[in-house]
Amino acid sequence: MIYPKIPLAQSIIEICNAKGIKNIIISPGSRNAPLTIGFVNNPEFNCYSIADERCAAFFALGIAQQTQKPAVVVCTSGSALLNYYPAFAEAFYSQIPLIVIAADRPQSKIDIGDGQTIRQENVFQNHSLYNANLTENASTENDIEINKAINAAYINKGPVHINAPFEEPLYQTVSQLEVEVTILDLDKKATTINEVELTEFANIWNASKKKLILVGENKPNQIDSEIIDFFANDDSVVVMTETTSNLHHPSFLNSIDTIITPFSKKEFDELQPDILITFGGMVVSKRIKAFLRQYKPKHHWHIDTLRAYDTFSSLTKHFVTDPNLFFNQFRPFTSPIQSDYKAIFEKVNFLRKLKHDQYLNKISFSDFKVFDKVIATLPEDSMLQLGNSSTIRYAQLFDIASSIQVFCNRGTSGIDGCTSTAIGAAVANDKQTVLITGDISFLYDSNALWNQYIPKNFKIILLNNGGGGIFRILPGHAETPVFNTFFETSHCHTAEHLAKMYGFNYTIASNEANLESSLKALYTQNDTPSILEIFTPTRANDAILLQYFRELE
Ligand SMILES: Cc1ncc(C[n+]2csc(CCOP(=O)(O)OP(=O)(O)O)c2C)c(N)n1
Repeated sequence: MIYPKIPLAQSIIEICNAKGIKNIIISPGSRNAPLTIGFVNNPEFNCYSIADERCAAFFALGIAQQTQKPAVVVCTSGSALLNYYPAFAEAFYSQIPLIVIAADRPQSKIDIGDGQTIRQENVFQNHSLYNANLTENASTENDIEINKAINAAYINKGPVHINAPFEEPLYQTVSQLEVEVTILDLDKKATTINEVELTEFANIWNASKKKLILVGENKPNQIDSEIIDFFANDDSVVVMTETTSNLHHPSFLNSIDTIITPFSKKEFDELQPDILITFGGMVVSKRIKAFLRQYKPKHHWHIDTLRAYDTFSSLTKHFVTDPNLFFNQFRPFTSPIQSDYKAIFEKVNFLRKLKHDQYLNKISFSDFKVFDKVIATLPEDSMLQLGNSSTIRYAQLFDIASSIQVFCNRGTSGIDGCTSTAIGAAVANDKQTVLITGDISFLYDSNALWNQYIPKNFKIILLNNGGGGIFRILPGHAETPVFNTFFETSHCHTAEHLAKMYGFNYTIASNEANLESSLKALYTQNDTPSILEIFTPTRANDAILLQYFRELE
């Protein structure tokens, strides 16, 4: 076998291997040559070459999102490393394990006029779960630092930075390992709640007639079916799920904005919960946040093994455990109470669905109409990756089949890596993957297409509404040159030439009839990845969406 000659590089690679890390995304450079040579020559690793570090990190994020294990990105010294920051921050807020290994020059070479050199140590400090600032020689101290960083990524589910100084020569190899590494075990904590606490909280639960469960971003197949049934069979429990919650039951309210936007004060009063229980990650719906901040619950319990955000300024308890463990322990302590809480909102939901369908039947071709068709024709059992901006917000208004797994970078809600993440996720998963994205997001991350790993059946559905359509929907929009240039960033670009350059099959649609046929054709050819670009009327979209909310009552 071939190993890099530099012992520190050997240690890093050996420890990664011992920790079961598989996926390494490498961006080109010289300073990282010892790592590149070592990872690529070791058959235990799947190595991917991606030139643009921003895309590489989001691609890695997509892999880690699917495998729920750390993916590693490796880059050279200098500004290369800083291009990891958007994905690093996303990993931090979405709790996705991501390990950055950056080559550096030795500390004595920083700020003395050497090229491609910046102050790398702790550069992600504000969002990093661990910074391992290594020294040049292999040592037990360095091994411990590497272990601590990797363990933090695994256990605390987030990004870490390992900074590794290497001195030239960088490309030499040896055939024998020179290091014997130290391995620290993963130290997972038990997370059960004691009985006294359970009884105390069950007393509150048992006396409450209005319990609202709000589920944010949540990985598919995470919640036990007994717990889903427990919620569904309790008349005092209303469950509101976000599209990214991947949680389904006919009695759950899966289109929060559709339900609550038309509410009067009386209905908000009725909905105001005694107890709010949240689990999962970020919540997209601004309206539910506004509602709960104004109509605060008496109790807000958040269940998560790591963090609890006080999103509604009403957090009273963080159960530091997993939702399954919590509810399985908690259930035996609960008893039913008579309540019409669920029934009231099930009725509202039924009426809203009727209005929703009626509205769809009468509107013209628009973003709203396109979402209906696109979501209804998604293949069974596929993976849906959603771009940020209005894409995720539209998607929240439609029923998505329970066999479809949904993901979106809601940690920081950036538009900067949606395509790269979707491609990384598609590579890590055998499912048919579909990305729905907006034109600005797509053009922003077009380097995502610049790699050789895109699965042949990967589909991009690109809604081109001529700019950032979200800004038309937000209050305060006025059709001025300032708005068009600085907010909407209106443009006339299409994906046609990018598709050609990167070998994608490219089709377009601009009305209902050709959308239907294009969608059918999209899923029948799998010889090359595809882009279906759908042109919608820039100036009609926002009015159609806003009218939808008016007609729901
Ligand atoms: C990295 C980053 N820069 C800026 C923004 C602010 N932003 C939010 S939405 C948006 C426009 C997105 O437009 P598009 O992708 O065309 O989607 P649409 O709103 O039309 O659905 C921008 C610039 C952001 N979220 N992330």
